[in-house]
Amino acid sequence: MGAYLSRILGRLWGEKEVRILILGLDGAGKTTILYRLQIGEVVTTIPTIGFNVETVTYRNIKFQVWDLGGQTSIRPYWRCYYANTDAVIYVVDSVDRDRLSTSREELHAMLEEDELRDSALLVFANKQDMVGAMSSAEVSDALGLGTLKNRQWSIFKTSAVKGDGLTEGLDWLVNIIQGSKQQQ
Ligand code: G3D
Ligand code: MG
Repeated sequence: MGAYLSRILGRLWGEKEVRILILGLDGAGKTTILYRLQIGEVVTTIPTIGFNVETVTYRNIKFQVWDLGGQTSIRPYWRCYYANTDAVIYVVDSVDRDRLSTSREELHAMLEEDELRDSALLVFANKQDMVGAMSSAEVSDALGLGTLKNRQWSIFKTSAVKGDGLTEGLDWLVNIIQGSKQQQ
């Protein structure tokens, strides 16, 4: 892991566990991001309910990843993973205009979960290295981020394959989490 990222995440070291979910539609780039961070071994578990959860633990920080969308029947089981979530990183494929409305619906449905009431939201407008990628303002509009109430959120342009924008986004997120942990 880069020394810079290590310094950023280092600000969260303490006794309390920090839980960060990385979510978005399949193909958005979540798994690529998890590996790109290079902060530890990615462990994939397939619970009996049948959806993959990828986990990386870095000291007291736990990142968990799964795909939203698809089968609605397994949606209730996601709740098991929402408890004590400090932040959600929502990953969007900025080239996939056709599925942005689905991505928006999934995002807003997820944020209605009680357990995620106080979670900060970091959006990655990913795949910026590709021709035709929407700007972060366009992605923000399409996702309806401006309509969010009582939520600390921000959006960053990223390229998971190049590693661009990831540390900048995490820097923002760590500041927010730090602030809310101090208030607890
Ligand atoms: P997911 O975990 O959200 O389902 P993945 O998505 O991380 O598996 O990524 C899906 C595909 O998009 C992968 O390609 C991956 O390499 C690619 N991808 C992810 N992030 C970026 C990015 O920033 N830029 C570009 N150009 N591609 C990206 P494959 O071909 O392996 O399916
Ligand atoms: Mg994946």
